[in-house]
Amino acid sequence: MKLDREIIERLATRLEGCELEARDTTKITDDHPDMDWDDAYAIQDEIKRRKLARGARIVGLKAGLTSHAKMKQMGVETPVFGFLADYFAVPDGGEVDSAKLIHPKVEPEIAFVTKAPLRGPGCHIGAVLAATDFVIPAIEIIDSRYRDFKFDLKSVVADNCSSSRFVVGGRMGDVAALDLRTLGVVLEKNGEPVAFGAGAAVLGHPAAAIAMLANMLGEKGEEIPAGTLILSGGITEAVAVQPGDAVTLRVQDLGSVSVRFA
Ligand code: OOG
Ligand code: MG
Repeated sequence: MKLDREIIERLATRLEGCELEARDTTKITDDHPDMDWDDAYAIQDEIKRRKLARGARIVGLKAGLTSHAKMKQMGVETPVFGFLADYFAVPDGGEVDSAKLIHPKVEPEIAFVTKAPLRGPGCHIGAVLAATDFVIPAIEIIDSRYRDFKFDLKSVVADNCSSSRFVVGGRMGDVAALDLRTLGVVLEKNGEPVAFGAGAAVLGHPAAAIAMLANMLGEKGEEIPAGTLILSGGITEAVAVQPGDAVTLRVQDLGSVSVRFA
């Protein structure tokens, strides 16, 4: 750790304030170029602590920057992990109030729900599949608090990986009956297909993103508990949305999930 407790708390307050008031800010690494990974996750943890203290609940986890399309779009090279709070959840077919967001983008994702704990080190795709209750289509709505959506990895980790809202819907899929690598996804905006892909875009297999998360938590002595919802990361580039847009994600064999931006 390079930053002291007071600075971590100040940065968490600044980033969470931007989230809650829908304002952008400059990258925190501009002010703290020598901050390290532990500092970045400590700021994210402090944002989580503030939300819990306010009565919010943590309802899931997310992996991000797990596909080459996303890494290339954002100019970074390593996956990152964040948390999902209860008020991020939007019902299938529901509406997102754009006034509460800065510059939202949508991503097509496969969400996992676990039925057994996952603990690294040594977690692998097979262990993830054995511990998966079901997978389900998800649209993640990301909204970086950084100006023009420009950041480096440590800044984005501190900002809870741009987490903002998410929608799950469609059908629950049994991983024993699906090949998640070839599972096709089509993202539509206002009825037009705007992004396409297949599960293998995420680290070769979306379960690899969940294994990576379990291994990272394992280093801290933590695990992914049974019953956890985890977003495995955008399969395609994220697509910017404006008020009035309607977005639908269609996933092969698993139906569709939709959201509107008011
Ligand atoms: C960081 C979050 C990325 C994903 O699925 O790749 C993410 C960002 O691009 O703002 O959620
Ligand atoms: Mg995402």
